[in-house]
Amino acid sequence: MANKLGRLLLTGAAGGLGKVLRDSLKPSTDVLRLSDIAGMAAAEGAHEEVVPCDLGDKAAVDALVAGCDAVVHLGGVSIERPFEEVLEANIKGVFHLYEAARRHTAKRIVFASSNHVIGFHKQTETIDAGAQKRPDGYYGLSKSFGEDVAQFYFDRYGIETVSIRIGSSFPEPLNRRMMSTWLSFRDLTTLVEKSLFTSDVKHTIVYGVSANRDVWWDNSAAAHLGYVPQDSSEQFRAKVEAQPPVAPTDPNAIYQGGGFTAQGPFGD
Ligand code: NAI
Ligand code: 15L
Repeated sequence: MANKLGRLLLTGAAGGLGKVLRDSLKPSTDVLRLSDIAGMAAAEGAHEEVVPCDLGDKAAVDALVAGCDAVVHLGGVSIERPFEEVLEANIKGVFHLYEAARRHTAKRIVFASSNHVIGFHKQTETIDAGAQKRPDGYYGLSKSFGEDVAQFYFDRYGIETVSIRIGSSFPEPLNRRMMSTWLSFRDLTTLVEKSLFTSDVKHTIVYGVSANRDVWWDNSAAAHLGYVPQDSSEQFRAKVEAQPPVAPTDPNAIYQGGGFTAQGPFGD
């Protein structure tokens, strides 16, 4: 694939990572179509289009995807929430997106999956993309479903996806667990670019993690992407380790998904 698209759709553009990629993906596309259910900054000239959309609305998503060459799909519920919320934004949302891609011209999708697909693996394990899925909540289940949708739309319709199981992508790691799961914004951008422009990815699953000292994830199955992280959480170690210690019985010290493994159910 060439290294520049005609029109790229970015869902979840109003969110934390959406704002980062709105800026850093500029060189990757002639036109960046920005979408979210929440308000976004106005388009900055002809290079940007702002198209509000609820991912739960099938007809609106169909119109949103029309005319786009590829999609970076960040939109949806990004934390553990009641099932009904996750159902609309994430489960129906990802289905609507792939249906629209099938009907239109978007043949490459970068799907923001999550480490919460495998959150019940222990922090003592090192796992690769083929490890058993062990979702740690409704949110993790929705991302697991999204990965299955991606595989199905490749097998049936040839739509290619890179599912990035993002660890923790914030300006800096916020706690001890994130020393292992942290993904810098620079490495995130590189990984998204590789995911957009590497040819013949079929459906690739890759862990979105920087070159941290103690990572739990082996990306050898995604070596064809050529992703080589440049950053490491090590620069933040002293600051993070100044925090109070975490009890060994705390899920944050046991499971790869940390505290997500103990959230919910809601409304009992
Ligand atoms: P975020 O919560 O800041 O952004 C998500 C965006 O999706 C929000 O702007 C929200 O308004 C939008 N959204 C929610 N429901 C929607 C709907 N029904 N229709 C349209 N838009 C809707 O999350 P963040 O941190 O920017 O993450 C982006 C993506 O990456 C999410 O899919 C998240 O699950 C995934 N991810 C992020 C990680 C991180 O460390 N930041 C870790 C693992 C996965
Ligand atoms: C996620 O999937 C969330 O979207 C993000 O907010 C973080 O909580 C991250 O996982 C994490 O596991 O640290």
